[in-house]
Amino acid sequence: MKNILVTGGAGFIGSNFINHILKERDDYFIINLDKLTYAGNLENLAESEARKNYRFVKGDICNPELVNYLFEKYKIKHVINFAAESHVDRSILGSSIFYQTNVIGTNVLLETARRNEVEKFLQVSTDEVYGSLGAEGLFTEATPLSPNSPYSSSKAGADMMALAFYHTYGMPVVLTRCSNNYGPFQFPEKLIPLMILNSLNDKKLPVYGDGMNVRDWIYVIDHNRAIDLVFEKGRTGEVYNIGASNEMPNIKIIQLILQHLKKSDSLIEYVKDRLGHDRRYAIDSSKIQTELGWKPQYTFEEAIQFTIKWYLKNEQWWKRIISGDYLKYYEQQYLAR
Ligand code: NAD
Ligand code: TDX
Repeated sequence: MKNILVTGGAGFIGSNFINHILKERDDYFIINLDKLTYAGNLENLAESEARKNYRFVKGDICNPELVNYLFEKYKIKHVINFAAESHVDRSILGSSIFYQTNVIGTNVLLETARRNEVEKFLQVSTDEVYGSLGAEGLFTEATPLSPNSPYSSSKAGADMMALAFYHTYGMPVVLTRCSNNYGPFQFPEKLIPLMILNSLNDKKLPVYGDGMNVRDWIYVIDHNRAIDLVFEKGRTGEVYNIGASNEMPNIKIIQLILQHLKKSDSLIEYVKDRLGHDRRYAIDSSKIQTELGWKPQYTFEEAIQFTIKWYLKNEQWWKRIISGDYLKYYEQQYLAR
């Protein structure tokens, strides 16, 4: 049995990871440390909470006493760090919490992991650390880091720190850099769930700039399968890119969602562009494919249908979110444009 400290496990990707992995494996005991920020939601973990090999702890990765207590109590030798502030638009509104959680929080985890002689530390990162591509080319693991937003620069800082702990102390650190995820439980501030919910509610769909910014989309379960594989078999000190080779301009995704929901294109509204908006992301995932034998299992066409159906079926989940604080944030975003 491996006792694994999973941080940020009440968020979108972390909760999908825990639900998926606890179904697949009975040799993992997961301790989920999550601060439950606006993005954390224990409802996401309803199917896992009664399992014997799962514990939830509410707390902050920036709190060294708490983190150390958990390492000692559960004899932690394995860490997967999902916890982060993750939304680019929020990082443009105010950056400090991004550096606090994404940089300082990662430092607390790494320092505690070092003292406790961990056997594996997986830092979940993002393709955004590579910056923006022109019309051609793909991000490889050798692409120099060139982050453009407060969010991506904070993630790049954490990446460099994790690799420095490997080089300096020989800590068994491994990094994953994935492209844009979509799927169940994604907070409706991100493009796909926002456009699904606005369409369902006949609200305008705010398209930033000309709508031709390109993202490379992957279904969350494919990302999580890759994380599990890198966690088990990835070489320490290495970075593994994860992506499903599914590049699409934003406007095409939005039109597709409208078609699925049989709504009119007239809901589309072009608005002021995001500041410093990265033009294109595209991932070369050949390293993880050839070295570890991973490949995506879901096509975009099938997984976007599952995702839309999930939001249709789980109205209670998102209705609770889109009332309250979220509405204030959304109005602030929308009015600013
Ligand atoms: P999310 O915003 O949905 O969830 C983040 C979780 O972290 C929440 O549960 C939140 O409560 C928790 N958290 C935040 N600050 C914390 C703190 N100080 N201490 C403990 N918990 C804290 O994010 P997500 O989309 O699930 O992303 C998870 C990770 O994957 C992040 O590291 C992100 O950078 C990375 N990533 C995301 C994507 C994507 O498309 N969403 C793509 C590549 C990489
Ligand atoms: O209302 C919108 N209108 C719009 O045109 C929103 C919310 C987004 N967009 C555009 C901006 C981007 O070009 O859609 C694209 C995707 O935007 P987001 O969903 O905010 O994702 P992105 O900025 O690409 O970052 C995401 O992928 C990498 C995640 O939020 C990060 O956590 C991850 O690291």
